[in-house]
Amino acid sequence: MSMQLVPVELCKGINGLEKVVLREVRGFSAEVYLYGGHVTSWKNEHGEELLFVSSKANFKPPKPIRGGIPICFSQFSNLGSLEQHGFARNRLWSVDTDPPPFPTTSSNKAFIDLILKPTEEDMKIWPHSYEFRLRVTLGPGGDLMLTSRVRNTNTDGKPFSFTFAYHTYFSVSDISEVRVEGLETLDYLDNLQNRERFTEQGDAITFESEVDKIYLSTPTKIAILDHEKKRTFVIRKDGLPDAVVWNPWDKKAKAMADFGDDEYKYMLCVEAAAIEKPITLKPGEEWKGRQELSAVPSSYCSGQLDPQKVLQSS
Ligand code: TA6
Repeated sequence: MSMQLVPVELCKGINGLEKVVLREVRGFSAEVYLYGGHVTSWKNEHGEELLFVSSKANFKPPKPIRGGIPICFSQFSNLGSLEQHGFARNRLWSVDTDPPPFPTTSSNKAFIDLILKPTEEDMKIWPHSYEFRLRVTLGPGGDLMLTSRVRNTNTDGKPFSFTFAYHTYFSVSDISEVRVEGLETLDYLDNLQNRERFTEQGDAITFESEVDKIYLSTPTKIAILDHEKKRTFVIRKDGLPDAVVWNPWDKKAKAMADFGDDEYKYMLCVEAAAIEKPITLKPGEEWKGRQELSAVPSSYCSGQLDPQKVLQSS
């Protein structure tokens, strides 16, 4: 008798923290912790993990989880007075049992709606009332979609502004063999040089040292080519004009307690973001920021999947 597939399952994860497991008939799966509204796993139909989570990651609030897809809100990095990357990644989210209608109708069954609202304590550090709804969807083809909807629910007429990023950690075979396509010739702010503005050279981006750059007004599609794994990650984004590229390399890796010394070789962060122009919402207004991740088999040399063709295709 075939096992009944449970597309959405709420269960206990590491340290008893609640998580939701999403499953798709062909074997794809994803996991989302209510702590941080944090995706910590995305696996293809062969059960291969596509996201990087450090072997030293903490699953202990209030520390953020090192890896997967942390959500940077309401502040990216130290661009403001809040803690690094804001507070959403170390807050407990709830399952949204009564979400407003979702913009797109699809037959996807494997999805979960989470919601974050400020506590009284939160209002002391960021005095705004908001509703942050996050839908995580595992598509029939194994694509992973994250759709954020932030609504200003202030009753005092005040607008608020924020910056945002899906701080996605992709699992790669060997960082020195990886190329990123789609950011060529763009301007970027270099976090290693006081966020000074530079222009990227014309070729695909490759890695041989620490990188921490905020690319501005990028195309809606970016590709990460992992030759060794013959795999290409395609990031499609909407409402998120910028993209951050980060690899800590060896020194920073050693300096991070929740990160293995050589783990920089096996991860790359490419983060769909809204940083250069903060999002401002008046009361009653809502912003939507969406990213869709795909992992497609590729053998660049066979031209089977020429990234330029990927980036030019729909
Ligand atoms: O997104 C890149 C970045 O802002 C880097 O500057 C680095 O600090 C990284 O995020 C990790 O930040 P975290 O607070 O998670 O250690």
